[in-house]
Amino acid sequence: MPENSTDTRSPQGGVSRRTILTGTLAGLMAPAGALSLGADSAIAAGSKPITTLGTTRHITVYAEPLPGGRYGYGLAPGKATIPGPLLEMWEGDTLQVELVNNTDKRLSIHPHGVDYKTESDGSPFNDSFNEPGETRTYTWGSHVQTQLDDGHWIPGTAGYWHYHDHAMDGEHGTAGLRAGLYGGLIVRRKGDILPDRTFTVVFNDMTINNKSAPDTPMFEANLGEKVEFVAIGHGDQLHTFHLHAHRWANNRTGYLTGPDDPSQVIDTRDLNPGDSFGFQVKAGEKVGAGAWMYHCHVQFHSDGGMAGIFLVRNADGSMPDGAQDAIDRFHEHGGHTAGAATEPAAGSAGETEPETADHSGH
Ligand SMILES: [Cu+2]
Repeated sequence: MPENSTDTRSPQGGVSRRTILTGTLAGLMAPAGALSLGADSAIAAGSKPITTLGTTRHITVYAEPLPGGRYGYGLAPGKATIPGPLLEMWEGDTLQVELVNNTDKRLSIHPHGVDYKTESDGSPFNDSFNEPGETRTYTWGSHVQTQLDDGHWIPGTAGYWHYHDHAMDGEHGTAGLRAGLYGGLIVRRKGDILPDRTFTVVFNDMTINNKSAPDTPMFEANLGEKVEFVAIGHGDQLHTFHLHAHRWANNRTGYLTGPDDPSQVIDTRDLNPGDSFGFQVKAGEKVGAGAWMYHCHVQFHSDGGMAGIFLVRNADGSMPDGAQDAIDRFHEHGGHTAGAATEPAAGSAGETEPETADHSGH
């Protein structure tokens, strides 16, 4: 993004440093998802100019018990979901996450990818957790990519990350992860294309978002919309995420940066414990509307219920021909091999509720 960079020339006239600036406000837009990305409230991408950068925002997250022995994070009491709310930051921003523990168990919130001190690590090892009933604030920072005097680039924080418990019933949050204490975290770079909708898909042990087919989330979009997937892996199993009829560039965003972008174009990617990636596709591009499947491509996992539907509606929102029949068949046959065990349905719908703290109000 040359328009965002500047040369700082040494007194000798040589280029001593090239730095991506973050203080320039022109053209900077708030992510649509930061305000609302609900299925019925897609916001025109780029419609909200942001007024500051490098800002610190404060949000409150509530960890709460859910039916069936599960736990979730939410942005208000009684609103916990699995996965938890999608949290978003602009690269360079700081997020203060005030975690309220409304459970009778020790737990925490531990982020991947962002900058944090040991006291915000979320691990018992660093004495960074919430006792039952306790409220504690975790601070997550981020930084832009920078070139050093020796020419090396320090990566920025932008990426598809995630957060999870790291303290329930042990040192690693294994019980919290299994019970649903996880969610997506996106750090966006200035100039990124903003999605119309974002879906969080977590392959957690043998479940998707702690559910099994046919109760797995059905993600819905209209033909041509920019759809963003945030894929996260947890548990003890290796997985491969596959999306039918769509493909993306295996880079930071999923978009090719130009005709010569060497990124591999894929429709399946490894999704192993602790892993995360994200990408955008245009719903139904070149293939049309329809009920498309997403699933783990480890065969005994998909047979065991790790499959769901990505419903691409017609551009006007109506159901495409045959889609309801496909959905009915998916539910009738469970989307998995007859006789395979299914997880009891509990917790939230699959579509991730975005955080409500907005970027634009400052
Ligand atoms: Cu799998």
